[in-house]
Amino acid sequence: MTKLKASHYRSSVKPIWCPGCGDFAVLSSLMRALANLGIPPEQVAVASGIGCSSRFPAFIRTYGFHGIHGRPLPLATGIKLGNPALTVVAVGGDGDGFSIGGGHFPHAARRDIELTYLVMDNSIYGMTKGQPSPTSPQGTKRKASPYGSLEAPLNPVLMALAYGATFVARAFSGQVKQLTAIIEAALQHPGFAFVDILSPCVTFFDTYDHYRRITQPLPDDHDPADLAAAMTRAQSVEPLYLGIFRQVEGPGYARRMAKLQEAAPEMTLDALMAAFRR
Ligand SMILES: Cc1ncc(C[n+]2csc(CCOP(=O)(O)OP(=O)(O)O)c2C)c(N)n1
Ligand code: SF4
Repeated sequence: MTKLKASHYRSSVKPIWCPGCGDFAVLSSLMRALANLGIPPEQVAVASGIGCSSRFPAFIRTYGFHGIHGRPLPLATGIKLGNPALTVVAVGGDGDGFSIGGGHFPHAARRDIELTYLVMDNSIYGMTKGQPSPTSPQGTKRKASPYGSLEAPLNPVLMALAYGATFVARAFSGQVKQLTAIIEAALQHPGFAFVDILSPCVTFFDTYDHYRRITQPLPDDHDPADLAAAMTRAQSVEPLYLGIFRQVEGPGYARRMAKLQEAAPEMTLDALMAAFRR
């Protein structure tokens, strides 16, 4: 078999992102990570919502579903349960994932559904021309917030940790090597893997220099099984840590579902529920 290369995953649709958009790095990193792991395009499904970042499935030559705003996680969950053999990736923006779709994030995490969720977090609504998003810094001045946004930003890494996600990481589009390595680890994780990717919007909120200045890798001795340490480091704003905050083995939803289905015919409801909890 020919060795897979990133170019095997490139679709015939040319990305229409603005030159310099952080999302290019996420696309090429996912392609490279899939190639490095030898996962062929026909074994991958990518689901998205709506936004600049959510155009992603058109640009990658795998199965894809460009859904509706905020719903990549329900779509990806359905795909995974329908065909657990697929490698399933949900993608979208911070507005898509933490505003309109914010209700899905805790449940995908607590179910430990076996998929990778890549959020291209540019702290702005790119597609609709730069309104503040749930991760915009307080005081962000835009046309829609001329006196500066009033709300404090959400912290997606801290949220994922609190929701019980079994793999939680932060990466930066400006550091492609580390981004690819983190996506590779996320794809291999046998549970819900969340990566908050700082992916600047060069048109409405160019944060490249800012992130270059404040980001730093997690300390070498960071233990991804230590939830308290992960939560403490997730709260640091400067330095803003990059890397894998948490990685532990979880129960896996599709795996539990498969066990339940196996046991189903000869079991009572009580016994079925007990099997599911195991
Ligand atoms: C139900 C619904 N509400 C609102 C919109 C308008 N809308 C389209 S994209 C978007 C936000 C995009 O921001 P984000 O998810 O952060 O992605 P980005 O464009 O920054 O990549 C909004 C509010 C929509 N398409 N559908
Ligand atoms: S508007 Fe921003 S997020 Fe959208 S493609 Fe351009 S740079 Fe990327």
